[in-house]
Amino acid sequence: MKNRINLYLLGLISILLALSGCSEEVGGGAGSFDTVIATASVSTADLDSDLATWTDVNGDGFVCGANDTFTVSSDDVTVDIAVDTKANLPSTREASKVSINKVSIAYSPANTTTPSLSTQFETLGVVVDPDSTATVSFKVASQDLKKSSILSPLVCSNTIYTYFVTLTFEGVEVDTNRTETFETTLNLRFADFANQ
Ligand SMILES: [Ca+2]
Ligand SMILES: [Ca+2]
Repeated sequence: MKNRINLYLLGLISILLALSGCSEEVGGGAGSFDTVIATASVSTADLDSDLATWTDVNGDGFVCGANDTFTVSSDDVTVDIAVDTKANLPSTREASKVSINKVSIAYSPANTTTPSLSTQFETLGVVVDPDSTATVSFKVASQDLKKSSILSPLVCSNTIYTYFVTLTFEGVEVDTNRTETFETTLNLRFADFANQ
C-alpha cells in the first residue's frame, strides 16, 4: 500500500514538473514568443480620474448648483512596450518584430463598495523592433465609461470607486505569426475630484 502511494506521488510530481517545463522562465506579465520577449510598463501606477470638470457659472464659489455646468473628458495612460531578443536564441536565427494590435482593460474592484465594470478594449497599431521600446497611449477611462450608469452617479458625491486595472496587450510575432499576451497594472480611482 505504501509503495503504491509513493508511486502515485512520484507520478504526480513528474506531471507537475512536466507542466512547469512547458512555460518559459520569464517575469510575471511578460509575453514569451519564439525569438523575443515582450514586456509592458505603465508610466502611471496610480491614477485619479475626475468624472466632471465643473464651471461655477453663477460665481457663488460652489459647483453642483442648478446653474453650474460640467464637462467630461477621457483619461489616457502611457505604456512603454519593450521587445527583447531571447537570451538563448541561436545566433543563426533572427529576432522578430512584434505587432501590437490591441489592449484589453480589465477593472477589478479593489473593495466591496466598488461595483464591477465590464472590460474595455482599445485598438493599437504599433510594430516594435527587436531590442527596442515603443511608447503607446490610449484611453484607460473613456468618456462613455465616465458617463455610464455605473459611474455617473458619483458626480457631486463624495464617493470614490477604486479599481485594480490590468492592461493586457495582444502581440503577434511578425516572423512566426505567434500570438501572445503580456500585462501591466495600475490603480485607478473614479470620483468627482475637485477641479485642479
Ligand atoms: Ca455655483
Ligand atoms: Ca471634478
